[in-house]
Amino acid sequence: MTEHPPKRAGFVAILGAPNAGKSTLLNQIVGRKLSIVTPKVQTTRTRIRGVRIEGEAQLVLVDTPGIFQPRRRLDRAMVDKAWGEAAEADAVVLLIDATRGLDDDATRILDGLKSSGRKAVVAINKVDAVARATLLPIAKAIDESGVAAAVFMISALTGDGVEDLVRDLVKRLPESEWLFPEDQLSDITERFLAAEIVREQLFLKLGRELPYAATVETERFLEQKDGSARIEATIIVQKDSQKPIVLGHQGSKIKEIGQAARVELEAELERRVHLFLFVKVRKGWDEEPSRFRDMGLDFPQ
Ligand SMILES: Nc1nc2c(ncn2[C@@H]2O[C@H](COP(=O)(O)OP(=O)(O)O)[C@@H](O)[C@H]2O)c(=O)[nH]1
Ligand SMILES: [Mg+2]
Repeated sequence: MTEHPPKRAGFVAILGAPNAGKSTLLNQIVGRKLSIVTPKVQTTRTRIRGVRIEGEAQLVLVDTPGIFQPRRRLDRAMVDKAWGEAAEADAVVLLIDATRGLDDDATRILDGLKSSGRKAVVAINKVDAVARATLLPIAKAIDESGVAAAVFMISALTGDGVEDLVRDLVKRLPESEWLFPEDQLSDITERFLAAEIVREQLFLKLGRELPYAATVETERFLEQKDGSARIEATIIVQKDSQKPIVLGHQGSKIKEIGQAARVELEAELERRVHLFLFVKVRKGWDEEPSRFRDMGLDFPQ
């Protein structure tokens, strides 16, 4: 009779400053786009889980919003969410952006981990974008912080070093039955992914401020007889003056957003998509407890 190694499973929260590459890392490890990625900060608003199976182990990665000094209520809810996920996880990966080094945001997270007595596996990310010589002082400072259980140098974008990190994380998982069915890759729904992919295009196609004032909700997601999906989504903005910006001249902007989102959605959902976008003004949506709940966040008082 052959002995099987025991099953392992657990949650690993990915923490880091805005833009460190957390969502890119989740997507790289899972091998699918689950979490949207943009060059702008604070793209990810809630927890997104992705599953990676490695032999007998089921690694559940938890992408979190970036940790920074919050100003708005929504910011505070996102930062609270990230710390909450870290507290509940079996292990934490702290992602450091090598192009920024140990700046204020990164230092604040290191301090937060230290005061909670929590160790983290530290991954210095974006090694493809910096000279090797800049990495050593960063690694040294992290080592001296006493927070690192291990330090890795990776590129979440190219995948360089990522498999070594995965092997290390798997070893840290407790013996446990698996937490998700074998064929399940994530806990996000197609409705959520549709709204997120539209929101990603707002970040990519609109100016600096507007994406932060907007949220997107999937109103309908209908499977058609011909195998395609009909998706209706509403872009919610805060002020009347923002609506024409999203629409663009003669609707040219929203058309551009819709086309790009549709192409992306067809690739991710692996079927044809008919996407219909609407724009609605909802003053103060970012102060409504129910909107926070829909986004998977608690409403901070
Ligand atoms: N050069 C380089 N860019 C990266 C890497 N990882 C992420 N990025 C870029 O950094 C930006 C922020 O990435 P994202 O995953 O959204 O960061 P998050 O805010 O931490 O989730 C995007 O433009 C990514 O393409 C990396 O390893 N190398
Ligand atoms: Mg993100």
